[in-house]
Amino acid sequence: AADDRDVVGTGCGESATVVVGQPRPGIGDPSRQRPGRRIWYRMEDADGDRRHRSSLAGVVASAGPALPDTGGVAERQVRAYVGLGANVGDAESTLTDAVQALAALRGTRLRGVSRLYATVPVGVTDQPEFRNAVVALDVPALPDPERGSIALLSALKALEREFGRQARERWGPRELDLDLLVFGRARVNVERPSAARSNDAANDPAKAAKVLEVPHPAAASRLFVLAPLADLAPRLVPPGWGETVETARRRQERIEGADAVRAIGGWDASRRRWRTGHVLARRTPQPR
Ligand code: PH2
Ligand code: MG
Ligand code: MG
Repeated sequence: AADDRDVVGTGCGESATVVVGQPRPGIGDPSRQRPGRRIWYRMEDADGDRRHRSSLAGVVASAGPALPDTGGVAERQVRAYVGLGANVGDAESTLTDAVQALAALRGTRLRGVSRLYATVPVGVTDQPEFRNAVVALDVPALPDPERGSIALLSALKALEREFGRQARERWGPRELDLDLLVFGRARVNVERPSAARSNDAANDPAKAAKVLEVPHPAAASRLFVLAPLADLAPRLVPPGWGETVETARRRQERIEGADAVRAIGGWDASRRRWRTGHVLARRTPQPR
């Protein structure tokens, strides 16, 4: 239930100031804090997940975003949304493990997990059904959105490789696909350094273009992205979209048909996995 509070109504994509350790005078970014409305988050208290995280902390130790040692100084964070997909092997357990690995990335806090969806393949249709989901993460803002999003993307690409992602045809089957959908309010269009290149670049001329575009250019036209994203952030208007995620989801549902995606599980935060096989209510968005 604590996670649910985080999930609903956090779709604004705003930066938040997170303080590691005790608040001290003179730290933080005063321009982001209004007098009288100051809320300090203490990592140690806010994260009921520490023991679990430390057990996973080594997973991408060498690949996680390179964080400056802030020594207890306030670190700006950005709300990012990451899409997960898989259709090779046990896709559900892959996505479950991937959520935990994302939560364990350095400097990152898991803020929400969508329902799990079984989805009809888009693009190459002659391949197994996919499992898709979206997570909300608070990640280090770094000095600017370009560096912040590249750092996150590099971590996502490294995780894909750790999960055995093989280079294959465009739109083809994949062990794990992690797509950076939204990075706060930023619109990003930058060259990717090699660490952030697509694991499919060798097979895919389009991906060898080596450009990172955020929000993800295809997100608005894929129901397998919009449905889980709308679970977490129905009212979010990603920069450049001109409509909410929920409006886009409804439109795309009319285009693809309601059968294109099927919710098959709700996230169980205490067990850190989806509970499948029971009736799933659509999350009721809370008024803001
Ligand atoms: N990913 C693709 C191509 N097609 N179809 C579904 N249903 N889900 C995906 O994640 C997916 C896809 C390329 O990334
Ligand atoms: Mg993808
Ligand atoms: Mg991808």
